[in-house]
Amino acid sequence: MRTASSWSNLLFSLLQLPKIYPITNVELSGLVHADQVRTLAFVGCRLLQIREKYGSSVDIFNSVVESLSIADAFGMTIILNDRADIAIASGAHGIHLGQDDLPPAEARKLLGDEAIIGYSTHSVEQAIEAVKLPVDYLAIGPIFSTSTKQDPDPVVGLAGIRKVRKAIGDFPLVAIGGIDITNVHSVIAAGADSAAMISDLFAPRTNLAERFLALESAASVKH
Ligand code: TZP
Ligand code: MG
Repeated sequence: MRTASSWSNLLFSLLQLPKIYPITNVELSGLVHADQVRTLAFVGCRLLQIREKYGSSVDIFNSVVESLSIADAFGMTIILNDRADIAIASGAHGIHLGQDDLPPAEARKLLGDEAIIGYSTHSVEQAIEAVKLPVDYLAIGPIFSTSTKQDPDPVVGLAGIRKVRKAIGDFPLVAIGGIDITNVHSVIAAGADSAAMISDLFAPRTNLAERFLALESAASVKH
């Protein structure tokens, strides 16, 4: 468990986030979760979130178990969206929670100290409250407009990233929402450690492995 308080930063190391944080999507990719995991693992992805809003519990459980058997062979960390119960049952490495999901402190009790817990925020006020919770990283978003999420919160823009970064010090921060190959560098430059994304990875006629590598390059480019 890592919190933002100064004493705990001395005791616990902060989570190291890669610049690109893929989130799976069966509808846009046309691939089951495990195939997305395999493709990305082969090209060096080491952190990925499985997000499944429509499947039954048994299907999600089976998808996560299959994905973990691939991920473990590559040293890839798998975070499951929403479902603490399935994360525990499957042995997923962590969970990503939204403001309306199980509260992070309750999830921490269930998942234990080793699990990674990510938590979505949509404003600087929420981010300031979030770093007091037993979470390992915050997400802020949507940064830009997105059609992937139903009923999204208002966009916070690059200014939102800068404000949150200023408010939370060096706490691990993921930006999400409308991020693509043209703007990912500005998202990192504004202060995000990592850019989470769905639709740009799975754009029509786009090769997933090539797109991931191109996004990594775009995120790292120096101006
Ligand atoms: N939370 C805020 S925006 C979003 C989520 C899950 C969807 C991000 O998807 P995309 O396609 O990268 O905008
Ligand atoms: Mg959620």
